[in-house]
Amino acid sequence: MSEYLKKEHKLSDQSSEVIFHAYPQSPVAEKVRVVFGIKGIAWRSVEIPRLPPKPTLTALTGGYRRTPVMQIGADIYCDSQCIIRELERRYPSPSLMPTSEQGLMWCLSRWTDGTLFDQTVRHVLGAAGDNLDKDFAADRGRLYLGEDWAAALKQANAELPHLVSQMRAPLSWLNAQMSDGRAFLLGAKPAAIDAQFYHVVWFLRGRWAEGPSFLSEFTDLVRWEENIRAIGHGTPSEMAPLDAISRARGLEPTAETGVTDYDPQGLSVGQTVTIRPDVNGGEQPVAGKIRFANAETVVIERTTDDVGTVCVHFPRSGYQIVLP
Ligand SMILES: N[C@@H](CCC(=O)N[C@@H](CS)C(=O)NCC(=O)O)C(=O)O
Repeated sequence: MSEYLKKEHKLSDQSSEVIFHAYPQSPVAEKVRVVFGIKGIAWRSVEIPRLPPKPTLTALTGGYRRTPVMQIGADIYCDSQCIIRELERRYPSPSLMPTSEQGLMWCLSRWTDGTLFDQTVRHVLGAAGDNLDKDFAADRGRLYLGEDWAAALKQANAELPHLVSQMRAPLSWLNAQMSDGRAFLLGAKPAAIDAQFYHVVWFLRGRWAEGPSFLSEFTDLVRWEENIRAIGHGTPSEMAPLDAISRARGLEPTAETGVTDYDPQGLSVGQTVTIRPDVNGGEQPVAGKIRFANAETVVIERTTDDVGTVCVHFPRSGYQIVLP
């Protein structure tokens, strides 16, 4: 068994226990579950609904409804970008950045998580066409395809061969890269970028009827998928949603306070702002007071009767901060 599989980070005290709010079918959650596996983390699993309303989740996040969300005590981490960064900070070994190309890998992950993921959602929803559950189609249609989602869904269905060709090109590049027999994309050790590519392949294989036959062309990628599956998901154990709320209420957030120099928006500690994903998904902005901001992260503080004071962490890249 390789070195990274031998280490296991056990659950420690409640203030540092990793609580993961997600549902099994979520590909973005699968990305993080692979990261739990790489790092051998024991974590608590809170299952959330696939469709809104998601009252316990949004009580913690202040309105952010996407999946997954990570909670550690009274700190709430929104978006897999933020979650992965925090896991790397708290559990540095084994590193998710095993080579010296960390900057490039973060840049590449903006493409896997952005354009490539959006393209995959269009592909999977478009292929399912009229077979999609109506409520699910309306919710995900509006979230990913905009106000005119019904027409966009029809178009995706009509141009499926084109969407498949858009997927085939990057997969053929990755397959060629894996053809030297390496175990993972960057070599012998799994990296964040493996999980970031894998979630898209996992989604295609599991949710597109023709996924398995399409993917069988890429024999070295199929081997890579097996290697990723062998990593596992760390050690999950269930947690009730209301216990997660009590956990937040019973602890103080640990986020740093401060704004680093050269902030392009002139943010300052204590300022009231709203934050939302920088896409037209019809999502509720989250309001709070700036607690911390640097180039990659923004943290806001919020206080409510339900959860007490929590800090909600967002990535800076891909999110819009609106000042009053
Ligand atoms: N940029 C976000 C994307 C999250 C995302 O879109 N997740 C999907 C599930 S895979 C989602 O939220 N779907 C709607 C929902 O779960 O309510 C991230 O990386 O976490």
